[in-house]
Amino acid sequence: MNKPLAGIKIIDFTHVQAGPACTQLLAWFGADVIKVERPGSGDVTRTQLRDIPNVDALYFTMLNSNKRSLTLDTKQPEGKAVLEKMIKESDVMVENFGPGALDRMGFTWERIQELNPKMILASVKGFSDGHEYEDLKVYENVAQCAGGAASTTGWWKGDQSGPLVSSAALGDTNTGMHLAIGILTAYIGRQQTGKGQKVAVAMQDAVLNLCRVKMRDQLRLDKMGFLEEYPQYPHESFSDVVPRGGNAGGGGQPGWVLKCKGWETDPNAYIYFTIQGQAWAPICDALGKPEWKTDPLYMTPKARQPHITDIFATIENWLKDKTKFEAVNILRKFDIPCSPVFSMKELLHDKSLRASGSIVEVPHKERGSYWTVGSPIKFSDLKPVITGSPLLGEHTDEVLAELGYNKEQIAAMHASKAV
Ligand code: CAO
Repeated sequence: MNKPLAGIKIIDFTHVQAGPACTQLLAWFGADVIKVERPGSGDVTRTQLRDIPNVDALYFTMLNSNKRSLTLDTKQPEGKAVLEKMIKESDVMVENFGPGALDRMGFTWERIQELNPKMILASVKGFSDGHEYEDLKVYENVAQCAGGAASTTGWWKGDQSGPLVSSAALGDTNTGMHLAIGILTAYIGRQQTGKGQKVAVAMQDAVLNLCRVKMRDQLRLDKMGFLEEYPQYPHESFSDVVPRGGNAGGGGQPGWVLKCKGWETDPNAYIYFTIQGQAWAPICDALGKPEWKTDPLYMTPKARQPHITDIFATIENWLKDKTKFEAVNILRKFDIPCSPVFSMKELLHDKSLRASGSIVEVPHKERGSYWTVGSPIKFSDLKPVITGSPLLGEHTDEVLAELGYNKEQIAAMHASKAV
């Protein structure tokens, strides 16, 4: 099978989620990704939230498939020498250490360029270079607060009205995906110039990039003083900042999460229902309310907005004797954009996701096989084969031999705990 990134050598100096998500994606598509880990302990996620004693945690296995693992103490002279050799022979180095950690190890951008002017150095940090918070270490939810997601997510009144973080990894995996685009761009650029470059993505920036429509809303609010698609309009007042809008649609299509049959006992017996402008007539037909099509109080989005909650209540009434699946099966016939709210359990067992490779079963040497999330990107000529994540240091000797070290030298490195 064609593996478009075959031949690209990547030093994977990443840990936790943001960096590993990026390098895992590149490994799926054929890059040779060598994960460099601290001897004895490795990536902290190997031991975090373990479900089986003494076996790499799912947190690690689900973010490090298709890679090789090399243990290396890059603070010891022998370890540094190995990393220098690797830098000379690789195309890309990816890292997401705390600010300044790579410099303190002796691998400044200047030094890396000296070793290999073609090297692409790709970094994730919490905040961008020169930002007043550039010194901060950052985790997922911190980034969601820094990048505008938390201030615009959640409820605007009531007991639960504070900023809310999403369970989606907007700070971590999202930043890793941005970095993957940056790396491939720099790689194509290098084919034109012959030179490597530094690529950096700040988690704050990656979150902000996904909050583009909220920035749009801030600019509109500054100009108009209100936002007509938010649930606050027209009965409540707006301040000078974009409010949280609960489950309202983010664009011109009003929508809401609506209860279906069984919601009293099933926390996910809901659908997302979108009242898309051009779907209004079919929606009226589907709901058995054909008179709404010509009623001036319902005919246009503007006319509907003042009583949109009543409209959603009418739809909920229609939904109360239908499961989320039955409801969607009716609504799809009318071309109405909607979906069941799927639980993680339903997604894990979803036949379509398994058939498409979005949920895949992967073998692992110690835990047996397990299910994980496969590639969300589909190609006509590439179906990524997801392989198990490496055990800590599984490929240390193999990688050292490839770098030209002989058996005695490798044994000496083990003895000095450099690997
Ligand atoms: N050999 C020797 N030393 C190693 C090593 C190795 N193979 N790998 C790492 N280290 C050292 C680093 O050099 C660093 O040493 P110093 O601080 O003494 O210079 C040390 O380990 C700790 O690195 P760190 O600061 O990255 O780790 P942390 O656990 O304190 O912080 C995190 C973790 C994620 C907050 C921080 O790495 C960070 O802010 N990264 C950038 C943003 C990011 O990617 N966050 C998302 C992570 S996913 O939620």
